[in-house]
Amino acid sequence: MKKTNLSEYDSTAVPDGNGYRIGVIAAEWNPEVTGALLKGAVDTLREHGVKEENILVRHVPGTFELSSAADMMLRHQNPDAVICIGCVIQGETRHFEFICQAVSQGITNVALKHERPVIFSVLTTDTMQQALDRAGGKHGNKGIEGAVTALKMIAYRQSLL
Ligand code: DLZ
Repeated sequence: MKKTNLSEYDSTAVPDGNGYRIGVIAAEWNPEVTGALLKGAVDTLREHGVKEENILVRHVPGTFELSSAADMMLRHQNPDAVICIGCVIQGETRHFEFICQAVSQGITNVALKHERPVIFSVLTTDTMQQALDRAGGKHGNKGIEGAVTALKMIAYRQSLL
């Protein structure tokens, strides 16, 4: 499926989130981007029936911390899914590669360990403009995509139980 806009989806294909408990963890780095992604995710969860008290919002210093924070939240608060929100922008240093590699592998490991959806709403871009374009700009909002993915993956897991 080729998607041109991260905010476009078929709302009739999204499960009702009433009764779901979902964590949303956002990195503080590049807050103009992660704040917009967080808003997109939370608004979308609300629109699809997730109750306010069942949306667990937390912040961590940087994208690198997202996987360990998701692991802690799953262990101590037992949500149905966790959406991890971050933004890493390519710079002069190799930090970019280390952080992107660590968070993508870390999120995968946490999802497999807990058998819960852990969603990768992390933008990894060359420039700030490319990130803003995907945080409510011309390419939509990756936080919205993350919320829709979380709802679908919770329903997928429940369909197997
Ligand atoms: C150190 C660092 C750098 C250089 N760049 C980013 C970034 O673009 N986005 C981001 O979310 N975090 C960055 N960080 C911070 C790391 O994610 C992490 O918080 C620190 O290395 C401490 O573990």
